[in-house]
Amino acid sequence: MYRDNYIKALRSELLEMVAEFLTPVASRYGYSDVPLETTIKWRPQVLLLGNYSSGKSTLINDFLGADVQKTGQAPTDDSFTVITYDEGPGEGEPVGVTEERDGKYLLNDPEYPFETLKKHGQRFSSHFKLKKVNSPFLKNLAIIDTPGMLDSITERDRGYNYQEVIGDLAQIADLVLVLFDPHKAGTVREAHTSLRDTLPARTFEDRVLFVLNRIDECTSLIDLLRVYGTLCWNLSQITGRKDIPMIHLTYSQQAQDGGATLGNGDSSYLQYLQNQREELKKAVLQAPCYRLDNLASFVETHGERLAHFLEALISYRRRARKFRLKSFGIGLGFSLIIGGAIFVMALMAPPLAGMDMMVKGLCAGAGALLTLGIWGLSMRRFLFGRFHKKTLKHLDHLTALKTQTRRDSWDAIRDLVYSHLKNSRGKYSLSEVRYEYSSVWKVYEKGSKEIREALRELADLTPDEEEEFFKVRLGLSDDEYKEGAEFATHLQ
Ligand SMILES: Nc1nc2c(ncn2[C@@H]2O[C@H](COP(=O)(O)OP(=O)(O)OP(=O)(O)O)[C@@H](O)[C@H]2O)c(=O)[nH]1
Ligand SMILES: [Mg+2]
Repeated sequence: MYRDNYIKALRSELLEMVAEFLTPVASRYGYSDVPLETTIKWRPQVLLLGNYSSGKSTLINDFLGADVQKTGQAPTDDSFTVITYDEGPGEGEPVGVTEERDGKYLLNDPEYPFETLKKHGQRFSSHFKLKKVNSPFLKNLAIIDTPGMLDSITERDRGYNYQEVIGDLAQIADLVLVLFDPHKAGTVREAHTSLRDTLPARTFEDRVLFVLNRIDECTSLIDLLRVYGTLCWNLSQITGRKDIPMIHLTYSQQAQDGGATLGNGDSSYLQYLQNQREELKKAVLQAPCYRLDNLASFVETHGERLAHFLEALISYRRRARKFRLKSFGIGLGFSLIIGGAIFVMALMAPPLAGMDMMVKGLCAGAGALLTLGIWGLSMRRFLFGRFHKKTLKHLDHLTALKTQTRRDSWDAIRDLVYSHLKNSRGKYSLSEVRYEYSSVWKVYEKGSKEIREALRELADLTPDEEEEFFKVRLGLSDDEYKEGAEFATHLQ
């Protein structure tokens, strides 16, 4: 209980920091259309992807303990369904769908983190829905069922960009399950694209779990090994990974009992794999633990990008100041030359030669000042225009891009830097940008150092150390700690 509370406290602290420091900067410079915390404020989420008919919906029904999702051979479901917890019904009530909402509601209600998906249009919105279910499995997480991935034969125009949608959902999700089945072990075209491009770009390797499902349909152990080998080979070819990722081998006993097996083979190997469904369930229930890690990565990524953006603005102004000084120096030198030339002319030219020295000096000075004025009004502006254009053309020189992380973050903000500099022509308050830079950096440090440190401490915490640790971190007295512990035991 205290562990959960501590994690919740860390989470809300991070969210507050994002809302207070990162979001204002992000929206001021057009980095994000919606508040940055939109996608991270909701409960932990598990995204289910996979080939059509690989058993995604059956797996969800198994986990929930009720037939919540439609199942069937051939591509069955073409909707994205967010399934979340409804705590309304009492303990004894049968598990089932208690409320359904459409995509419009889900995309517009600020309680949910899907505002950013509005950009996928009307067709997507009509294929997006919410179901509330009173299953205890959902107490700490939500699960998202997706339309099956299709191959080139079954593929059709979905009316929205499928890869973009699953990319956006994968970015929000704390855990992504990718399901395969023995009939199409990794050969479906859309799965290929997702594994090669979409997932690596939008989530982290350690958040993706691979599942070979419907293994009861292999006719023998040899057949299973053959399918497993094919899947491993396909995965290593697609992802370019040398090491074989862990693949969960599971099947639905209910679906098997329903007569969906191929029958007549030797399925004695299944008895050794029966517990794998339960193991997978345990792994999925771990999703909330990834949430803090997910949040820390979120703060790091966006903090780093925003800091990089502001750094480019500061660098532009520094260069502009240097250029202006140089240009003023040239203008001054040029004016002095003109002034000098007027003075020499006044000394030598016959009609002026007789003038008083003082008047000659004044004429030369006035000439120099006039030249400086003309320089300031026209040449400097002209030269600055050229400097501005040149800087925009060679934008990559504004900041150092030595490491891959820097290059990645630059790729993400380059266009934004370009349009901001183009529109403002460098007319922004440097002190404000500096202030924003230091606060964004502070949040970044907090996200990356303190939260990761807390995560490490939590992972290493032994049961004996827990009491002291949580008392200090949550600011609890001895009595308060005991009361809370008794209450938790009572609930169990
Ligand atoms: N034998 C067997 N059949 C299964 C298993 N899992 C699912 N099925 C059957 O396979 C068919 C497809 O299952 P679904 O759960 O609808 O698959 P899906 O991935 O949700 O399919 P789409 O929504 O169309 O992408 C159904 O008829 C299920 O009964 C399994 O582990 N073993
Ligand atoms: Mg389905």
